[in-house]
Amino acid sequence: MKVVVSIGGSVLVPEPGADRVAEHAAVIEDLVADGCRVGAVVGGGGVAREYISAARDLGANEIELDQLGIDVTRLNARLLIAALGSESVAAPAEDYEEASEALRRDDVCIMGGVAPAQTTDAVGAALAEYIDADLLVYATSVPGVYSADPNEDDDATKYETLSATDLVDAIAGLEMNAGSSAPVDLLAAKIIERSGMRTIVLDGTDPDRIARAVRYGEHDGTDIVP
Ligand code: U5P
Repeated sequence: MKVVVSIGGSVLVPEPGADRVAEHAAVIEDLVADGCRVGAVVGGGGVAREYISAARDLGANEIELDQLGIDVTRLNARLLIAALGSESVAAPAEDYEEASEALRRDDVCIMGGVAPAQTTDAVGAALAEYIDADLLVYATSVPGVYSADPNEDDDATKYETLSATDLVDAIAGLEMNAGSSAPVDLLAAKIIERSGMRTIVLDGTDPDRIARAVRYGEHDGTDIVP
């Protein structure tokens, strides 16, 4: 089974520290031991947003801010690489071909961002499409996709299942500035829609939830169905 796990930066690195990263690396190692080929894409989290906010105050434009965000995603990716040791690539893959070649060598492939004007959500979806993954998992800091922002709207309800087209509609109206934090970005949703990729959005703060979702399809998040 080929699986792409897109791990939010705030999930993997709520603050720079070893424990959470080691737990995620252990789950990836277990999946590999089960015979899975794993591609992991790491987001920028709060650290990226702090850098983006500082540079925005300094007058940087959105593309410059995106580049800064990409640099932070790659820093976070390097923490996961450090935890995985020789089982993974030595540096974050910077494009999908490089990532795919790593998987063909049976290495765990790790990526951060690749190009401005998107987030690592889109990288996860594009990698999953490129390697023809069986499953794409978004390990986020919220429990799934909601009808509204659950941090701002008490009436927001979580979808158990959602079609890819409804996902596109749900997020089409959201802003897309550098550092934006929609549940999944619009480009990712469009890629999921066109590829018909089986996708799960779940709370990944406990990495065992990722393992359960991959192994047994069991989770409390949102299933995006083609
Ligand atoms: N980013 C990009 N392109 C990518 C990945 C990330 O421009 O391929 C930038 C965006 O500004 C994004 C930030 O908001 O890095 C942090 O990534 P993420 O945590 O939102 O995925």
